[in-house]
Amino acid sequence: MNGEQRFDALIEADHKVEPKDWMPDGYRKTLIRQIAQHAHSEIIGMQPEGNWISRAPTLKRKAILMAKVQDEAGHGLYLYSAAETLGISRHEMMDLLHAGRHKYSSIFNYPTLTWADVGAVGWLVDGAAITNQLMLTRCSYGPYARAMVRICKEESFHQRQGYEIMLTLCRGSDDQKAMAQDALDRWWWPSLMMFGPHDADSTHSAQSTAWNIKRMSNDDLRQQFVDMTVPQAEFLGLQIPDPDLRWNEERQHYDFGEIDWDEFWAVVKGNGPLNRERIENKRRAWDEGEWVRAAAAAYADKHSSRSAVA
Ligand code: BYC
Repeated sequence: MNGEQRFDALIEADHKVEPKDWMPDGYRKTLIRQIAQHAHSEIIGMQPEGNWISRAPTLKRKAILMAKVQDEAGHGLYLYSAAETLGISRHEMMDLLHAGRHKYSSIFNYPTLTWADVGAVGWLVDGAAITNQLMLTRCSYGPYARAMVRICKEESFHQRQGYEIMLTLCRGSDDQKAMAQDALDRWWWPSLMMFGPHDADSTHSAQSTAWNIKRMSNDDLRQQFVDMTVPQAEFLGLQIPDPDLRWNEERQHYDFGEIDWDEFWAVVKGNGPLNRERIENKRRAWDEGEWVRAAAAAYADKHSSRSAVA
């Protein structure tokens, strides 16, 4: 069996493809694109919540938020490592991100204006991320699928901590409940955008599904998220900002309104509320970390020449 036949057989049998297996160029490229984009999202995603660490309302909430933001850094690192197994270096991925040639999730270009936004991000953004990532634990590329298993466990904790913040606010004063409603109003639609364009407009879905990278479509995942989240909002006593949202008895799903796709594509193309600021912050952090990378490289050189002598 040649490499291509073996690859086809692995996909056909729904087995994992591993870094040393032969794989088509397109498979490698699409995985690098998606995994790098995913890793960048985790790292850029530290900014909106990091924004509230110094202003968390209690010491306990500060410690929880700090742990969550550190988890996101860890997710980024597992994912950069997974992408590196495909033959791209972390340095190259950073350069591509900083040059605007690699994307990251649209959601992280929106501002976190109040403490309730930290709750809404945990509840909705991590909730949407888990919906998407549970599917990716079954992705055909071994290192990506395995990274997803651990990430999903941590995301579940993140989603719970966000929901708990919302619950506390909703059981608090009228002003606190209004703050929670305002956060839901602003984060609802951007959260639905996380799942990407409609299936009919999705460039990569057909091929990624054929390769068992994607196991569910953008629209099916979005529907699953809406069905899961509406009862949670009802329990909080909050109103989802969508006049078209209603239970459809026949479909056994919620019907919901149309996303503002002009807004989605504007954000994806770099013109969202905070795209420039997010990348500027990221570039500055990278430049400021140069001495750490240089020191680590010097240490590694010294260490390897010592072990060569020994
Ligand atoms: N934002 O053909 P399509 C987290 C792009 S972080 C920006 O459907 P695909 C967290 C898409 O890339 C978790 N761009 O693409 C962290 C493509 O453009 P290119 C983030 C988007 O790949 C911190 C074009 O639109 N999760 O949990 O088949 C704090 C056409 O789309 C978006 C992931 O990254 C978007 N929303 O499907 C808190 C999940 N949507 O590349 C929480 C991994 C689409 O041709 N990624 N585009 O230039 C995926 O599962 C898939 O890549 C997507 C899109 C479902 C997002």
